Amino acid sequence: MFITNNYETITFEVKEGIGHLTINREKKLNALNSTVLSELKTLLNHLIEEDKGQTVKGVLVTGAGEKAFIAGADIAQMQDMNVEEAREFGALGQEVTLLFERLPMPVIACVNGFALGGGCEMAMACDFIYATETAVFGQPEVKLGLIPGFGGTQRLSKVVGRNRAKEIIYTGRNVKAEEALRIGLAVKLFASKDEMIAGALKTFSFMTTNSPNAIKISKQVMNGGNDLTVEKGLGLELDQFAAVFSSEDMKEGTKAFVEKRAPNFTGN
Ligand code: CO8
Repeated sequence: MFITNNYETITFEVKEGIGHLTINREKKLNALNSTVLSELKTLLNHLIEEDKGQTVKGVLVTGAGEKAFIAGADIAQMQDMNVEEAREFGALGQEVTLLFERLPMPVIACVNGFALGGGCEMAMACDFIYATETAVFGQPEVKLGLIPGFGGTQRLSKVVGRNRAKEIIYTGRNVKAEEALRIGLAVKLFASKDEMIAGALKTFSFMTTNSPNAIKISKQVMNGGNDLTVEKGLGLELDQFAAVFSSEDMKEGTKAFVEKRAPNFTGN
């Protein structure tokens, strides 16, 4: 099957309908080189275009080992890039972040250890972030003479507010888990990686009893509305609110409520 073990730098395993995506370069703290990004692009495109949420109901993203989620883009690979190569590399990383946002199913980033630079950016492209108590976030690019290039200058402001994002990006400082929780970057902390994975699976178990179609459309409207004025966002919401009335899931969900039984959603 497409999803298992055909990759060099990532693994993807589906267990009970949840796709476990692991960035698998533990010795390099799961740093993102172009192979990782290309493999992520292939996998995410497949989930969007072929699977479409039929077998994979949610995606849990984590990093191999205990030390890092992703310690950033691969600095060794970047150091000799020219302007054109940097643009290509940045575009690939940005495309991967957009693909995470376009996945029709919910995506939880489970951040174990370092989520720096491109790692923080990948986590922010997921729907929300769970983290271990020892997780460390940050956008340290300015320490290397770089700027965030996989969406950090845009998404961090939207998550934590522009001025706080500026303080984090200009200083390049570490943001520890407790602070990440306080400023809304992480939504829940766990004592260990195992407890975090179990917590994410529990959250998926709640989400997957709901209409997959309604979650998919909520995600589209929330991500799409993020860049719009409230008025335009409300227009988008209204269009989709009306459109779900033609879905099987809406008919089933409301019917089940009236009949006082659990709904049987198909995702259509
Ligand atoms: N890239 C490449 N290799 C890395 C990276 C990285 N980002 N992070 C760690 N590694 C490697 C180390 O080189 C080391 O390899 P080796 O064993 O072969 O020497 C191995 O992983 C283990 O790392 P350390 O020995 O450094 O582990 P420590 O526990 O001492 O330190 C740290 C852990 C603090 C996380 C440290 O590794 C570190 O500072 N890493 C870099 C963090 C960073 O600056 N990240 C941001 C990178 S820039 C970025 O992400 C930009 C994104 C947008 C790019 C757009 C391009 C156009």
